[in-house]
Amino acid sequence: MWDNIPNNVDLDNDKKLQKALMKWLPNYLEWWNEMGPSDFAADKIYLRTAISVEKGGWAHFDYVKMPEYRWGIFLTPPHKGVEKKIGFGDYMGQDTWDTVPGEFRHDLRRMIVTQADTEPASVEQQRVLGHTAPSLYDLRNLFQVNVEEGRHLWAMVYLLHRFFGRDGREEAEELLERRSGDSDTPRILEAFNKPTQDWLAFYCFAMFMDRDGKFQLGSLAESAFEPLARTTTFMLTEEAHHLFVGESGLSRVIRRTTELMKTAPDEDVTKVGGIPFEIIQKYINEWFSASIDLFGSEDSSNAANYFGHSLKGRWHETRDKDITDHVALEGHYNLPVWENGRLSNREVPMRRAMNAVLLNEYHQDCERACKRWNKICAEVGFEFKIPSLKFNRNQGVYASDNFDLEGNNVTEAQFDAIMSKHTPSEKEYAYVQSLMQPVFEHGRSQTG
Ligand code: BYC
Ligand code: FE
Ligand code: FE
Repeated sequence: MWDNIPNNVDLDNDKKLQKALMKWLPNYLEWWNEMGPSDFAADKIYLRTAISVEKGGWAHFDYVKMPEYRWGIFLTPPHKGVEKKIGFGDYMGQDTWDTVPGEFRHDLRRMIVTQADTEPASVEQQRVLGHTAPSLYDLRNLFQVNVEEGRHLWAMVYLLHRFFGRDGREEAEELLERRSGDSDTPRILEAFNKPTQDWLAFYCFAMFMDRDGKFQLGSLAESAFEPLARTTTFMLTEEAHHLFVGESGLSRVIRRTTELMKTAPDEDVTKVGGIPFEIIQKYINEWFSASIDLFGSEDSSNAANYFGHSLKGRWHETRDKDITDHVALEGHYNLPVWENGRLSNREVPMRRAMNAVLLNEYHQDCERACKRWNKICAEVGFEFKIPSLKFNRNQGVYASDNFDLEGNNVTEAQFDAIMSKHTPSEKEYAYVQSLMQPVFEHGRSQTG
């Protein structure tokens, strides 16, 4: 049985891990069958499977039925002969940890569980999209993403099973019990309870939510807890494709609308089955604002503890030459806040601002993608905009006030009006849904 699980964690000889997995595995498969892609279980899909950490081994392609996918456990191996040192925080310069220090057990478990919870959540959110895939190319991409999110759950469950004893085993079970959007047992982070009902929403999801994943995984990859750092480093190799699916999916929709603008009567692309730029912009407004809540508060004692305790670093903490102070006990982050009816500057001690720092990296990445989209639609005079970081927040320092898309403070009534005008309406969702006609023939797509 263990031969069938590709891994580089010596599963063959780890009796404790085998025992934990033996119990969890049937429940995982039951979850996959119930909550994974609906139908298509008997179809052979051309999928990438990670079978080793050697060059090329992480991307082995073959036709497999999804329920028979070989989910595996991989940690990026350490550089041979190099003693790994902690790169930031209070423990900087010391050897990295290959077990969990007792005093950080609670925090590490919580971070791992939060990360883990998003993986099955996304599979649940994308469950029915296969039925309306705009092409076989998209269908394969969707399933590739789905099985890999399944593997990301495995990656986190490995850490829980291997390093967190009975608590870890209980958490691993609960990860299979929560359900995206369920009112009694929802997924942990808000945005992972949002319905993702059409392919434009899916492209936005992969663009914005998976991109949050990239930055969160990147900061966990700096962790002093070596197994977490190495697992997340390996996950990042798979993540690149998910981001590509999202960004290029949006590019394709934008390109098609640009083409249709030139021929549609009155430049009304809805007359020829296209998605108007305005609707695409509304989806972007909705998904971008949902995704930035995933960073937590811009001024956060949790974030300060995670950084101080060398558990979670910044993006490319040890690779970015511009980061010179890895202890971050000095200096401030200038955070614009709305206080007493006006905008002022809060000097947030650097460690407390780590969520804001990560959010900034993410924001810049989104702006870069937006620039690329705007190159496509420039010829018909449209420009997409990433909304302000203050707009439509449920977490963080802006959550208690109302702001418009440019970040100006507005009243609640004004905000409600902005929301109904600048995020998709029921009618617009229904319109986009009406376009979702599946195309399952080789070499064809919805647009011919
Ligand atoms: N929703 O100091 P605060 C991915 C809670 S995506 C609900 O503001 P902190 C993927 C918080 O728990 C990457 N609750 O923030 C993508 C705390 O609760 P308590 C996922 C939230 O602690 C696509 C309170 O508010 N990875 O991989 O720094 C497909 C105040 O906390 C939210 C991770 O998230 C929210 N949005 O938390 C598949 C990495 N935000 O203590 C996969 C692990 C905050 O008052 N997680 N709260 O009960 C973390 O590092 C951190 O927990 C957070 C920020 C980034 C979430
Ligand atoms: Fe993932
Ligand atoms: Fe992903």
